[in-house]
Amino acid sequence: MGPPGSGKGTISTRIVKDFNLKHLSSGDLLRSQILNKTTAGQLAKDYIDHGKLVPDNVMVDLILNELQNMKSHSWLLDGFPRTVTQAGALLKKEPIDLVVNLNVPFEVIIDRIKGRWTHAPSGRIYHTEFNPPKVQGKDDVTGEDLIQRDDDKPETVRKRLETYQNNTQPVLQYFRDHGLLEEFAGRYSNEIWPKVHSFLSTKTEPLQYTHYGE
Ligand code: G5P
Ligand code: MG
Repeated sequence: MGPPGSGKGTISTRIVKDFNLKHLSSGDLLRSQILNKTTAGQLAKDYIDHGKLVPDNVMVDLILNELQNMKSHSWLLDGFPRTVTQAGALLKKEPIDLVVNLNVPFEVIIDRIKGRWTHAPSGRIYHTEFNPPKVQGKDDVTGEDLIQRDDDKPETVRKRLETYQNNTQPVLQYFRDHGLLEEFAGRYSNEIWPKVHSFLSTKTEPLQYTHYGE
């Protein structure tokens, strides 16, 4: 959990590298549905472009369906659930061990999103200063072009933050009430990451510890 641009994708990538988990990002899943012009993708596009949430029934079906294919693995969800209805639907079907919330101030986020570049097919994330690609505008692994997300325009980012406050913040209380929530506050992913790693290590054996930053 965490507001738009708080580093969910960044921290999730680090978690799955150091722990034996599979990563499922609801945003990446939606963007791939849009790219493939599926029914769900066509419906979702308008909501995403306006910084609004995709309807709960569409989202719950998509994610629960995807989790069916991951039965043999432990997993990490990024961006789902985002409403109390989604959280209830998830808990009814799947046992959840832990919810991690990234608490990053909004003013840090607005600044950050401007510099984000994405490799759409893989969901790999870059940032012009924080995590630049080796070659400007190109993905490190495939060499393909990087894009800026349509919903990263400043006015859409503001709308996404508002949606987060109205719809997603109540989910934090829901998980707190279930005794599942662990919060990590900070302005930088490199500051938050060691705390997340050491906390997760008390729950499951890490494969390794990767250090980032100075
Ligand atoms: P998404 O795709 O889930 P958001 O808005 O929740 O989108 P987003 O934007 O993907 O979240 P993030 O994953 O939290 O952000 O952050 P990130 O990509 O790791 O980091 C942001 C940028 O900052 C990157 O460029 C990164 O390199 C950089 N960065 C990270 N750490 C640092 C740092 O320490 N310093 C600096 N300088 N930079 C840093 O959802 C998109 C839309 O899909 C729909 C909604 O419409 C949503 O708006 N959707 C759903 N709708 C309904 N229900 C759901 N469950 C839905 N899930 C998605
Ligand atoms: Mg993300």
